[in-house]
Amino acid sequence: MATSSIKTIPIMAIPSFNVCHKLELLKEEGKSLAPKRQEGEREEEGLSYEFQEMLESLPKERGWRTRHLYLFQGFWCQSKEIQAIMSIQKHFKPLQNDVVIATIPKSGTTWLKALTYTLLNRHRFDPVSSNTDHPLLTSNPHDLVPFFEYKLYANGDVPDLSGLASPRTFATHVPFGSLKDSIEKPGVKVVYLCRNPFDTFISSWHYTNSIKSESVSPVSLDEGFDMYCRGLIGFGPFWEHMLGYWKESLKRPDKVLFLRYEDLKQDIESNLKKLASFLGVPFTEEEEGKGVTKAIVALCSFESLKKLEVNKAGKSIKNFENRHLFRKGEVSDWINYLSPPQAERLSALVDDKLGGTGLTFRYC
Ligand code: PAP
Repeated sequence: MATSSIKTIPIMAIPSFNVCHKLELLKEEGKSLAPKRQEGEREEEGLSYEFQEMLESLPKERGWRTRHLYLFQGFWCQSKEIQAIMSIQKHFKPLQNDVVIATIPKSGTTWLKALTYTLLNRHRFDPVSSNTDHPLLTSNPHDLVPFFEYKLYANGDVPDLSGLASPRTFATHVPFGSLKDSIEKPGVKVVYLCRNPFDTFISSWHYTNSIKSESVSPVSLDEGFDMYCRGLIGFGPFWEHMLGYWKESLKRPDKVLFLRYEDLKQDIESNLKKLASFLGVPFTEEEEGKGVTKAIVALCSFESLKKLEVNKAGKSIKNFENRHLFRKGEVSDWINYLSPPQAERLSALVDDKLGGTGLTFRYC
């Protein structure tokens, strides 16, 4: 049985919401901003001194594309993500029809954003028409469905969301436990997309090495794999992230729809219909007749998105190049990378952590 080396930490080590709020207020008031420090002395420039002090009270490990990951509210996050989570928890006010797309990174977020955006806006932007003014043709899905933590609440910002059209559609990698109070309102819907941990790891490894800052040395496959199995990945441990949303989807299927990347690859049309019904906008017979479902599938397909100029040369989240978001888009690419002992280790870990929960995957 594989074991995790993640230490349980005393609850006192996790900053309470009151402490978090106090730190936020200090930042808002511009108090005690950390002076510029020598490289390596503190984690990040531009964070308040109090926030940095708080960071230093958290367990930390080597990061993938930043120097460190911190254990915050039970998950491994970058410092900027913690800052954003605190702002979300303090400031986000849900509205009745909000839609939140949730994933752990590299599970197909870009795809689900494209599908959800096109589905919800199909009366404004007809996916069947051959017009070239569909927003998906000129904007990356991350620009159409903003992340809470990388866009709206990045740097601890408090965005003005009053101009957003209904239903407001957001995305997040934040684990369910850290998000649940912020989205607890009747009518708010969450769509979680899960991908098998083998392919998610390989996709994460490629992506982080493609976009990491030059000051951080690349993570080798073996090292990254070991970190992944120890839960040390952005918003990991991956099994806790998946289980948080999985359990909620079983408890409240009208609130949380749990989808799998592999199922979407196998039968995208029926999964798109499931998504439409869950969001309260099922396809009509007339739409079926006109080929709306098929048109959305085609518009959001890997091949279609990858070849668009905006996705070949543009930048979106945090100024990262969009092209890295469209690598292979396949199930089972892990076979080309993991050794048999590594595959056995991850398989045993998945059995250990997810066995008996009902959450299973297709790997090939
Ligand atoms: P993010 O968490 O940084 O937003 P995310 O979109 O979740 O990334 O994951 C990217 C993966 O989804 C890539 O997988 P790969 O590395 O195994 O290739 C990417 O290729 C895949 N992907 C992106 N768009 C699509 C799509 N339209 N259909 C299928 N897979 C896609």
